[in-house]
Amino acid sequence: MERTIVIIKPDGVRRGLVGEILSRFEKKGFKIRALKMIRLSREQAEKLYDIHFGKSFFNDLVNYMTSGPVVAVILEGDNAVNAVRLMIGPTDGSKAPPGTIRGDYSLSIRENVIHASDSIDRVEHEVSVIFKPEEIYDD
Ligand code: FUP
Repeated sequence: MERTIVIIKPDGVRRGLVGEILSRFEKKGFKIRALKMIRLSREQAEKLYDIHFGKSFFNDLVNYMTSGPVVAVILEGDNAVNAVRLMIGPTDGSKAPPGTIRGDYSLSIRENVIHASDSIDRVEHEVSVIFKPEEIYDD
């Protein structure tokens, strides 16, 4: 069984999409292994997006990610990293296909409702930025 982390971003929380988004993952068959609402510090947001450090959008991205609480969730299921990426859709909401979370709820490349890890290595890194080991449940 594989695990991945998703983060419902500040716009997703502000717009009341938490229940709808969690429901999609539960109905798909994923198990929730950890879940919390948290306002990211600048340091956490910068670590989460360290691969984009130095890019033109980095500061705006960090400002946005720290603008309000997010909901972070660890999901477990077969092929979780890839399966969840398919469910969230491509980065730009205005180009994401209908039926994906970004395709259904976003028209923006920045305010695109949700983040999900794109590789097993990134899962480990991102989980360590947000969760303590004791906040993750095995059953
Ligand atoms: P994704 O993995 O789909 O979340 O996309 P990226 O890792 O490429 O980008 C991470 C975040 O940076 C996006 F969710 C939003 C932000 N971003 C911008 O604000 N502008 C851009 O041109 C690209 C990404």
